[in-house]
Amino acid sequence: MKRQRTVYEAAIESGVSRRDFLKMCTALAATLGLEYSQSKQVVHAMENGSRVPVVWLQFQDCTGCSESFIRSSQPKVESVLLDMISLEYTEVLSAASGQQVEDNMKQVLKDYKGKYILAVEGSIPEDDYLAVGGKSAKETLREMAEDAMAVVAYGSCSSWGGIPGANPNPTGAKPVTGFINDTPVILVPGCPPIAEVMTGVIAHIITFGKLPELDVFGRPKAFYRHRIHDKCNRRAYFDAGLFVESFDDEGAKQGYCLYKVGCKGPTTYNSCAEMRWNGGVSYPIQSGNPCIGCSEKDFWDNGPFYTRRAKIPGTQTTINPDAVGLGVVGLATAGVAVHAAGTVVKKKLDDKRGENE
Ligand code: FSX
Ligand code: SF4
Ligand code: F3S
Repeated sequence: MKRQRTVYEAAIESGVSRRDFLKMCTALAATLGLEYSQSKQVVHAMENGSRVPVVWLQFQDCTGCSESFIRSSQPKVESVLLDMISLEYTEVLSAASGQQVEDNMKQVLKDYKGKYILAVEGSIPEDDYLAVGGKSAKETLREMAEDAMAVVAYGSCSSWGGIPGANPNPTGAKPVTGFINDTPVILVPGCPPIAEVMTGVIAHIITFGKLPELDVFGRPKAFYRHRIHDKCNRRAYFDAGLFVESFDDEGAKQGYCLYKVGCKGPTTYNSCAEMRWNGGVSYPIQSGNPCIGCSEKDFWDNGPFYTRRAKIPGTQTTINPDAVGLGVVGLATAGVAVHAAGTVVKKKLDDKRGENE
């Protein structure tokens, strides 16, 4: 079996200073929810622990999960990719392609049997709608999961089925748990998930030499133990009964609670309100948008995205949903008309410019 360099060796070889290495370990300790004094444990593990080989498979998805992961800021993704893990196979980030990457995947089975993490993004069709390298998605998943140390279902699609699995589920999309029985599966749901949760899971494995503690659904407890509502920055307004009634009202300007405009925070388990996104800058609710419950099972089917509303928000007027549809068509038609008018104006300006040149 091939020996992997330690995380520290990899970091130093890639030009990271000792100081920056220690900073990365402190950031990881914080991500893992450890006390500052415990960051020594992380330093020790990263100095002595090997990089974890990772195979990253992508099936039916929008690639938002990879996009989110490459924006990890605690630590930065380059540290994760270069130092903590050895990314042996990925379709999005690989410089190599075709047969070369397919061969690499086979090599992982020989070199790192039982030692690699299989990250899976996207749902898997029951029927053979998707094939990569001549093999169906479920065939590849089963083959690569068999000898993995663990499978990380990264995103709501691989955790629950996600949007490809939403009604009427035309491809028979299933989560990874629909195909894997013998290898431990860690669910990291979210559409997309927070990058630092993935790096946290990997850091936990390196630091403690075992998988993180999971809840009954298979989610790491450290990141999914609270509801968004429990840590929400607007919670005081909920408790005080101060609600946004419509998106442009005074309550919205004051930052009141978004429950009445569809917030699913009270039934959604995720770390957004604690860790926030983009390096801790913000998260949907802080930015004025209700939580849509993107880390919960069947969130596409449960709305609010595709739910027809029986009442006009903010009023007591009950309406016929089909009439709303007509209204929307009317607006869309008006929009096309405006766009067409804009195009004519633009054309005229261009013609004018042409004349002046
Ligand atoms: Fe699904 Fe991820 Fe949502 Fe998209 O790959 S969880 S549709 S953000 O990209 O799988
Ligand atoms: Fe709860 Fe949503 Fe209101 Fe926050 S905005 S307090 S999560 S209902
Ligand atoms: Fe998703 Fe809600 Fe967080 S919509 S990103 S779980 S705040």
